[in-house]
Amino acid sequence: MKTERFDKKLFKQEVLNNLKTQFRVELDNASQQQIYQAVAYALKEWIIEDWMDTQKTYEEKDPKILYYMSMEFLMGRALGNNLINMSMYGEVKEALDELGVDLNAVEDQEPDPALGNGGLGRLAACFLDSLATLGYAAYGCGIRYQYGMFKQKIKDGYQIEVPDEWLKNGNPFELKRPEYAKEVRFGGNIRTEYDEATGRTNFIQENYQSVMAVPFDYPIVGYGNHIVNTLRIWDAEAITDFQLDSFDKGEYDKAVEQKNLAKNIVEVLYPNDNHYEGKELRLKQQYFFVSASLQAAVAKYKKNHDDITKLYEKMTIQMNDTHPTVSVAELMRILMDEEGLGWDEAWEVTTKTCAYTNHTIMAEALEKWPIDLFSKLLPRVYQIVEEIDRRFVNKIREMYPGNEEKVKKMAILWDGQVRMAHMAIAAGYSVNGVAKLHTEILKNQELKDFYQMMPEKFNNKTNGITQRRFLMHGNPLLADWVTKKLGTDTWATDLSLMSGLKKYVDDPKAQKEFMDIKLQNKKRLAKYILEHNGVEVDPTSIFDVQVKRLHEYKRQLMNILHVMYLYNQLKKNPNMKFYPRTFIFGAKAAAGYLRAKQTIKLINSVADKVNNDASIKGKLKVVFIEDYRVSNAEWIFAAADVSEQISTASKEASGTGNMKFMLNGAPTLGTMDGANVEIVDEVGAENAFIFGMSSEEVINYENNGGYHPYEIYQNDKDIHEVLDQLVDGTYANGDPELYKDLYQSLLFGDTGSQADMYFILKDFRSYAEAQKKVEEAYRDTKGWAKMAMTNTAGCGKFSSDRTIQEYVDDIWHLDKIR
Ligand code: 26Q
Repeated sequence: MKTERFDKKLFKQEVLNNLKTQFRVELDNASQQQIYQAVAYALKEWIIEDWMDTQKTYEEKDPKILYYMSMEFLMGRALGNNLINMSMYGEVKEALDELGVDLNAVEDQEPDPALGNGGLGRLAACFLDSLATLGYAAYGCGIRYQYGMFKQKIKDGYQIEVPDEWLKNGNPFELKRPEYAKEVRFGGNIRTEYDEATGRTNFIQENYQSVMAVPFDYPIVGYGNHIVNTLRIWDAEAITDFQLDSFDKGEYDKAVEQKNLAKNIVEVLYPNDNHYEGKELRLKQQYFFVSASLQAAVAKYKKNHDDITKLYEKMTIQMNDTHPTVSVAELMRILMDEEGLGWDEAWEVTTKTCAYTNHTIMAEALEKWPIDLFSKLLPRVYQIVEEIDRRFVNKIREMYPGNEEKVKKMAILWDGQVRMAHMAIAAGYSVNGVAKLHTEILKNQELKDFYQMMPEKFNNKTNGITQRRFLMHGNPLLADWVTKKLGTDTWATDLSLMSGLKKYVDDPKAQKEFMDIKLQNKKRLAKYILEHNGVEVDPTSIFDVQVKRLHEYKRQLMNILHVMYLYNQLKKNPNMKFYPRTFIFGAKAAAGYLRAKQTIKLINSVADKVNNDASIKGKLKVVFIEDYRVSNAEWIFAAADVSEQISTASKEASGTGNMKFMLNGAPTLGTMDGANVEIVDEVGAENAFIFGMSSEEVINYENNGGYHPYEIYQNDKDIHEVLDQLVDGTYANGDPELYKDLYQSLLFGDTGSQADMYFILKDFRSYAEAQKKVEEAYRDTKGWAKMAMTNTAGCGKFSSDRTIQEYVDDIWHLDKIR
C-alpha cells in the first residue's frame, strides 16, 4: 500500500480484518488493547512499502551510512508519531471516528518504549527522526532491553520502581531479522599462532562463552518524504546445541552458563542517569551491541565493496557518549583479525570512521573500567587497547618531551583503569560537546590537554529537539494556530520559519488566541492531574514546571525549598500579594540514589501539607506527577507557563527539555547553563528569568575548596527557617530524622565532599528574586503573552533538524537522498 493516497475505506477494512484474524473478535467485543494492535498493524502495512523502497534506493545509490551507536533510545510511543510523519493523523482519526473509536484512547494503549534514561536517550530518538526527515541513510544501533526504564509509582510519597513490561503484548512495529544474527564472544584466553602461509600472527580466542545477537528492526518514518530508516536493536539468544563446537557438546555447565549469559545481557536498562557504576554486566551489554552492530555494518559494506581500506568512505560511526566507545577497539579487531589488515592500515580506517560526542562534565559520570575486569571479559579487545595506549603515550611523549604530567593526565590506561573517554578522543576524528558553553568548558577545563594536543578534532553541536513530536503531536492546537498565522505548515521541516510569528507578539488578537490555547492545554493537564493525583489545580494559576531526571545538580531541592519559603510567607501573611501558583514536578530517581529519593519524598510531603491547608485558600499547590515519561511530557510542555532550568551553572551539558518548553511558549527561569545560554541569545534577556552564579564563578569556588553555606544559614532568617523545617518534623509527621541527610548535605557535607556542593543556598536569594519577577511579569497579561510568544517565535535554532544538518556538514558528510 502506498501512502500517496490514503484510502479511508480500505484502512477501516484493514482494522476490522486485523481484529478478526489476530484476535477472532468483532469491533464491538474488542478490548482497547486489541484495537490498538489492529490499528498499528494496519499502519505497519502502509509503512512497510516505503521501508522496502527506501532500503532499495539505498542499495542502488550506495550513500554513505551513519551508524548512531547508543545504549539508549528513548523513543516514546510510535503510533501517533508515525501517523503525523506520514501525514495520516487527521485521516486516520476520521476513519476511526466513523468506527466509533477514539484515536487518543487507542494511542494511550501503546506502552512507551522507554529504552533510555533521559536527555541522552531522548536526543538519540530526536536525531533518528531528523535523519529520516532530512533524507540521510542512518541506522540507530542499540539494545532491545526486555525491561526499559522502570515505571515509577508513588506510595506514601516514596518512589517505588516497578518493572516495565513493554513487550508483554508484543510489539506491532518491530521486525525480527534472524538472518542477520551475529555471534559475540566473551572471556577465555588468546592463543597466538604464526601462520607460515601469510607470514602473519593469528590471534585465536579459546575457552570463551558466546551469545547470538539477533536484531529487531524498527521503522523510523521521515516526515512527508516516504523515507523510512531503521532502528536496529539487538536481542540475545543462547547458542543452541547444534551450534556448539563438537568439543563443547555435552558440556552441560557451559550450555547453562551461556543460556544465562544470553538471558542476563539484555534483561534490563541500567537506570542511572549521569552516573557511572563499574558493573561487569554493563560492560557486557556495551560490547554485545557494539560487536554485533559493527560485524553487521562491515558485512553490509563488503556485500558491495571490495576494498576494506575505503570503509570510511561509505560508513561513519557516531558514539553517543563513552558507552559505545569499545567500538574503537572492536573495529580494529575486525579489521585486523578478520579482514587481515595490518595495524597502521586498520588504525587509519578506524580513526577516519569513529567520532565521539561528550554529554557531561560530571566527574562521577566518567567511565573508567578496572583493567582486570575489562581484560578478563574482552581479552583480545584489551590487547588492542593496550597497543592503542602504548602508541598514544608515545605520541604524547613526542609532543611533550620530559613532561610525564601530560602522560598521567592523558593516558588511556592509568591507575589500573581503562579511561574510555581518552580512548574515544585518541581514536575519534571528531569530538563534540552538546552546547556552546559545554564545548567551551570541555576545551578550556575538562579536556584542556586533549584540546591543546588535537584542537582540530574539537567542535560544538548544540542539541535540538523534533518539532514533529513536541509541537505537532503534543500540542495540536498551537500547531494549527502557527500554521494559520504563518500561512504554511512548512515549519514542520524548517523551524526557522517560526520567526515569522514575531510580527504578532504585540497583536492583541494573536495574544489572546495564543494564551487561550495555553489555557486549553492547562485544562487538559489539570484533568490529568485530577485523575492521577486526585488534586484539583486551578488552570488560571501559573503552571511552574520542573520535569527532568532527579539529580542533585539539577537542584529540584532548591525549587522545593523555595516552595517551603513561599508557604511560610503565606502562612504568616495570608493577605500578602500573591499570584496563585501551581508547582509541578516530575522526575525519576535512580533506584540506588538515596538523596534523590529523599527529595521526591520531600516534594510529596510538602505537596500533602500545602494542598490540604485551607488557610492559604488554594493559592499555592504542589503536584508531583507520577511516572514522568515521553507520553505525558508532551502534555506537560504544552501546558507550562514557566520552564524551570535551574542547574548549578556548568553542570548541565545542554538540557533539551528547556527547548521543548520554549517551543510551547514557556519562558525559561534558569541559570546561565547549558543551552539556556543560547536560548537567551535567541530571545533576549528580557524574555527569560535568569539568576544565579555564572559557570566561571562556580568553577572558581570549586577550585578553591567550595564556600561556607553555614554563614548564609546564620545570616538569612528565611533560609534558616526553611532549613530548620527539614529537621523539626514539619514535613515529616514529627520525625526529625527523615530529611536529616538533606539538611546535613546542605550545611556540612559528607565526609570527603563539600557542604552544599551544588550551591543551593548560595543561589537561593537570587532564585527567589527571579521568582518574584516571574509573578510580576505574569500579572501583566499582555506582557506575558508577548514574552511567551517571543519564546515560541525564537525557537527555530533548536530543531534537531538544524543539529543534524550541522553534524552532516561538519562531521559525517552524508549524501542526501531525495
Ligand atoms: C554510565 C555508566 C554506567 C551506567 C550508566 C551510565 C550512564 C547512563 C546514562 C551515564 C550517563 C547517562 C546519561 C547522560 C545524559 O543523559 N546526559 C544528558 O545528555 C543530554 C543530551 O546531550 C544533555 O542535554 C544533558 O545536559 C545531559 O545531562
